[in-house]
Amino acid sequence: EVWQAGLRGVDQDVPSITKSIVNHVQTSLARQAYNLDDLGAYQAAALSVRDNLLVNWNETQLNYTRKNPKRAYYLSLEFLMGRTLDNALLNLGLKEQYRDGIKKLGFSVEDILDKERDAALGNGGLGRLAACYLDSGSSTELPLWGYGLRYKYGIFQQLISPEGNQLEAPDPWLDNQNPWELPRLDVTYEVRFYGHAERLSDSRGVWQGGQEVLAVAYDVMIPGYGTKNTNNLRLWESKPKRGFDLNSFNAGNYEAAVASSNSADAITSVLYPNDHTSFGKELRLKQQYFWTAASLADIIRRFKQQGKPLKELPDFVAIQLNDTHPTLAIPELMRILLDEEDLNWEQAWSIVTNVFFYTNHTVLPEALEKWPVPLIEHVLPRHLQIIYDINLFFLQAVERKFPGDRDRLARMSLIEEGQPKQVRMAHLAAIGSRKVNGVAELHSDLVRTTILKDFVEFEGSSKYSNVTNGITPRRWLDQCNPELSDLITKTLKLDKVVWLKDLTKLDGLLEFTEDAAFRKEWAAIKQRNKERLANYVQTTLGLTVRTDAMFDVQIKRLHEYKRQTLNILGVIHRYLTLKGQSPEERKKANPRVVFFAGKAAPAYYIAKLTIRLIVNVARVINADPDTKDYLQLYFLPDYSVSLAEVLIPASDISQHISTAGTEASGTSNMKFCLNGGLLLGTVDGANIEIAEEVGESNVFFFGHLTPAVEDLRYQHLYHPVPLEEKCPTLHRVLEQVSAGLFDDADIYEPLLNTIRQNDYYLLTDDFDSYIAALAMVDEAYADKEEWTKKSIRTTAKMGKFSSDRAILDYAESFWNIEPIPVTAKK
Ligand code: DL6
Repeated sequence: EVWQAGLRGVDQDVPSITKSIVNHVQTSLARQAYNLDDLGAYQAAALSVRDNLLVNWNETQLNYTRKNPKRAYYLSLEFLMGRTLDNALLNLGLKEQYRDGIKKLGFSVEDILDKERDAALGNGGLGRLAACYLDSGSSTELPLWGYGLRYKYGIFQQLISPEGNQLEAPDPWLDNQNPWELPRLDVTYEVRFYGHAERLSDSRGVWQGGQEVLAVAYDVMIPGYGTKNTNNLRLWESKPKRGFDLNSFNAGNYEAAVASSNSADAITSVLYPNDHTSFGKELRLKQQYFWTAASLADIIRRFKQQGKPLKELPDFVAIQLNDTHPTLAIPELMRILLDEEDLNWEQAWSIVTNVFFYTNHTVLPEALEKWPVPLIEHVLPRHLQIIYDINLFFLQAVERKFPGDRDRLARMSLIEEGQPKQVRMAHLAAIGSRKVNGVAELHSDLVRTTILKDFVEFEGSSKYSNVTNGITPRRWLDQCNPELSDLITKTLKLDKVVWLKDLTKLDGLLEFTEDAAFRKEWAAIKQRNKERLANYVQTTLGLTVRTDAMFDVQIKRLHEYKRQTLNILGVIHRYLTLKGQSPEERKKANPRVVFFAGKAAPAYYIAKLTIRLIVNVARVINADPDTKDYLQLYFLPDYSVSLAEVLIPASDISQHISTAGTEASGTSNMKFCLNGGLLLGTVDGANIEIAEEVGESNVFFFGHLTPAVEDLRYQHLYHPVPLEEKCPTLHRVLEQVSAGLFDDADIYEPLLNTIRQNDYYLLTDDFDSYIAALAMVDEAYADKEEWTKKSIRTTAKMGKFSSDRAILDYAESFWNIEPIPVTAKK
C-alpha cells in the first residue's frame, strides 16, 4: 500500500509542466534559471517529457509481464531515429501544453527543438524503416521490442570542401548526454570471441578460451501515438569484462594493460558507413555476433522466467532479422540449444526454424553478405562447426529431392567455393527462417525468381512472400508538416488521432479536389513549406533560393544504382538548352530549383565524384546571369532525418530514378507523396505500387522496364554503339563536362567513363526518355490548378503506405502476435 500510494502519474497541465522543467534545471542539470541557454532548456524539457514516457513504459512492461503474450523482436544493426523530443510530445499529445509551458519560461519551443542532435545510428532506408516500425509497433499496441547497438559515433558528419569534395568528420552524438536512454547497468551478458571449439558428440560441442566481453543494455522508450503503450528499444554497449590487466600494469607495460579493454570498447564504437556493400571486416563480424549473442541471451532469459520448456519458445518468441546482418543468431541459437540446453539436433533445428523470420532488402550482388570461412573459424570456431552441420543436413535433403543435380547443390550450398571459401549469409538466413520476404511486390518477385530461386523450388513458394514497406505518418506528416496535418483534420472533420491511425481515411480528401478554396489553402501550405526550406538554406549556407519556382528534390544515399548522375546530367542538359536560347525564348521556361542531398560511403570514389560534379555545376549555374532566373541548383550538406523533415514538405516533384529492378522499395518516395509532392521515377520498387494507388496519370514514369535490363547490359558488352550515335543529347552533355565547363578538364573522366564504357546502370538507354519526362513535368506544372489537384489526389491515396499496415501484416502473417493494450489502472 505504501508503494501504491507512492506511485504517481505525471501531472500534465501547464503549471505542472513548467514546475517539472524548472525542477529538472535545478536538480538534474544543477543549473540556474538566470544563465540557462536553449541547450539547457532543451535538456530540462526532454527530462520532463521523459518522466511521462517512463510512467507509460513501466505500465506497458508490467502489463506484458502479467499477460505474458507472444512477443516479437526486431533485430536491426541500424535504427535511424532522428530527433525524439518533438515526436514524443506529439505522440503523448502534449505539444501544446509544452509549447505554453516553455514560452512561460521565456523560451520558444522551435528553438529548443532545434538543439537536439539527431540519433543517426543508421545509413539510410533500412535503418529509417526500423525506426518507423518501432513507432508503428507501439502505436498499434503490439508487444514488439527492438534490439540494436549503441554506437558511440553514428553516421559520419558530411562536410563539403571548397573544391566540392565530400569530407567526413565523426558524429559524437552522445557528447551532450542523451536524455532519451536509460542505462541498465544491471542487465549485462558475457560474449565470447576466438578460443577453441571441440565436438563432444555428433551434434554437441564446447567452446572455451578466447576473449570475453561484456554487453551492457541501454533502453530507449518508444511511445505509441494515441495510446499509453510504450515499447522498448534495447541497445547494447560493449565493455571490457575486466578493466585492465593488473599484471601488465604492475610490470609497467601500460599499453598491454589496456589493450584488451580497448579492443572490447571498440566493438560498439562506430557504425559502419557503408550502404549496399559488404566488406568482410573482422570488427564488423564482431559487432554482428556481439549484438545477436547479447540479444538472444536476453530474450531467452526473459522466456525462461516463465518456467516453460524450450520447445515452447516459438509459441512465445518471434525474431525478425532485418537483412542478413543478424543471421549469426541462427547458429548462435543452435549453439545454445545443443551445447547449453542439451537438446538434440532435430529438436533444436525445429525451434530455430520456427522462431526466425528474414527480410531481404536488396538484390544487388555487392550487398549480399558473405563471410570468409577462415575469419569465422578464427572469431567464432564453434559457429563454423554448426554452420557446416546445418549445410550438410540441408544439402542431403536437397539431394534427396533433386538426385544427382550437382550444380544445384553447388548453387544452394551455404559455402561458396573459392579462395577463401565464404559463408553465404542470405542462404543461411533463408533456410533458418520460417518466412522470407522482400519489401515491395517487384522486389519480392525478384527475390523469388533470382537470388533465392532454387530455395523457392526446394521449399515451396508459400514461405517466400512480400510485405511492402511503410512509413509512419506521425513523423512524416503530422510532425514535419503541421499545417497540412491541421488542414486535413479540419477538412475530414475527424479527430487527428483517427486518420493518423487509419491512414486510408485520407481517401476522404478526394472529394475536395474540385473545391477551389480548399486547393488554395493546400497550395498556400506548400508555398510556406518552400519558404521554410529557403530560410533554412539562407541561414545555413547564406544562399538565396527563389521560392516562386518548382522545387525538384532528390535526397538519398549516393549510389550509382540510384542514378544521381542521371539527374545532374539532366540539369546540365537544361542549362545548355537555356544557354542556347534567346532571352525571349528563355522567358517561356518554367523556373526550377533542384535540390540534392545525401552521403556517399567514404571509400566510394565514383559516388564522391558525383557529389563534386553537383557542387561545381551548382557554382557555375547559380552565378550565370543568363540562366539563374530559370534554374538554380543546391547540394545541401550533411543529409539527415531532420533535414529530410524540412525538404520533403517543400517538394513539388521528387526523383526516384534507379535502374529498373535495383531499388528494393524506397521509402522517401512514400514520404514525398504523403506530403503532396508528385513523383518522377522509374518503374521500380514501391514506385509501382504508389502509381497503382494514385493512378498513372498522377506520376511521371520513364525508362526501360526490369525484364529489359539484362539484355541491354548484354548489348553494351557485346554490341556497343558509340555514344554519339546512340544518344547524341547525352554525348553533348558529357563533352561539355569533359571540356572543363564546370571544373578542371578531365577531373570527371572516371565518372563519365562508367557511362561511356560499360554503362551498367543504363544511363545511355534511359537518358532521352528521362529528358522527355522532365519536359512533361514542366508542362503539367504550368497548369497550377491541375497540379494542385494531382497533389491532393496523391496524398489522398497514400493510405496503403502507413507503416502501421506493414507492421500489422508482419504481426498477423508472420509473427502471430496480437495487440496488448495497456489497461487503465483500477
Ligand atoms: O527496405 C528498406 C530499404 C529499401 O527501401 C531500399 O530500397 C533498399 O535499398 C534498402 N536496402 C538496404 C540494403 N542494405 N543492406 N544490407 O539498405 O532497404
